[in-house]
Amino acid sequence: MSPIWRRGAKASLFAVCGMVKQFPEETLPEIAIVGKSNVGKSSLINSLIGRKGTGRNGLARTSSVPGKTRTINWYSIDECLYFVDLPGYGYAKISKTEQQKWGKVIEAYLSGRNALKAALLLVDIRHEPGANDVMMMDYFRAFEIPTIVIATKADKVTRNQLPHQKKILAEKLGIKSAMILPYSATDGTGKDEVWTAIENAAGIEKG
Ligand SMILES: Nc1nc2c(ncn2[C@@H]2O[C@H](COP(=O)(O)OP(=O)(O)OP(=O)(O)O)[C@@H](O)[C@H]2O)c(=O)[nH]1
Ligand SMILES: [Mg+2]
Repeated sequence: MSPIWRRGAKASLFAVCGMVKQFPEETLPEIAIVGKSNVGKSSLINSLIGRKGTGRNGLARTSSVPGKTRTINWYSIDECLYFVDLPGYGYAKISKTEQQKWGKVIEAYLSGRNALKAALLLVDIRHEPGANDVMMMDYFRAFEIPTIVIATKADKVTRNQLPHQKKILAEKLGIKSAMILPYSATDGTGKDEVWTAIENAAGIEKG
């Protein structure tokens, strides 16, 4: 049996922060969702908790326009853990000053958070990881933050292409191919694997 939160029980937006001093108290295990703008971070949150909605309908707002999420958003999942949706990096149309400001807030979060149990690093299955993705992976490695690498939009490649795409991602990020979990918010590929990885990292008992 799947735990109840897998079937989309109680999930709600708990906190929205643009500044370090607004961060909520550390009360539950936190799983950070990190990745390039438009890679599918907000869609992953919605699909993991069983909210199909796109755009305004999901719990986390999604958009085909990059740079949608501009704050750090805490989602309470069945009062067991928080998903922490971070603003996407590498969106060229956002001013350098603004990008630097975000960078600082993101780093403040990642470097100073005891409740942080793991980071989900999202990369698009179709593309080589960018310099920012590699930098994030190196950062997590250096700070010993357990990292779950998720290859998003798996529905956009064929089953035959999958191993090759995983290999490209793994080589660039300096990890084993087997560490990469293909995921699709559209068709549900990888949902169980990602939940199991999250439960293990957060120390939540399996249902
Ligand atoms: N085909 C397909 N499209 C997806 C998938 N996940 C996300 N998308 C689409 O990709 C676009 C961006 O998704 P978001 O979830 O808003 O991306 P994000 O990473 O939260 O973006 P920012 O908030 O801008 O950083 C939307 O048009 C989604 O519908 C997927 O698994 N498959
Ligand atoms: Mg988003």
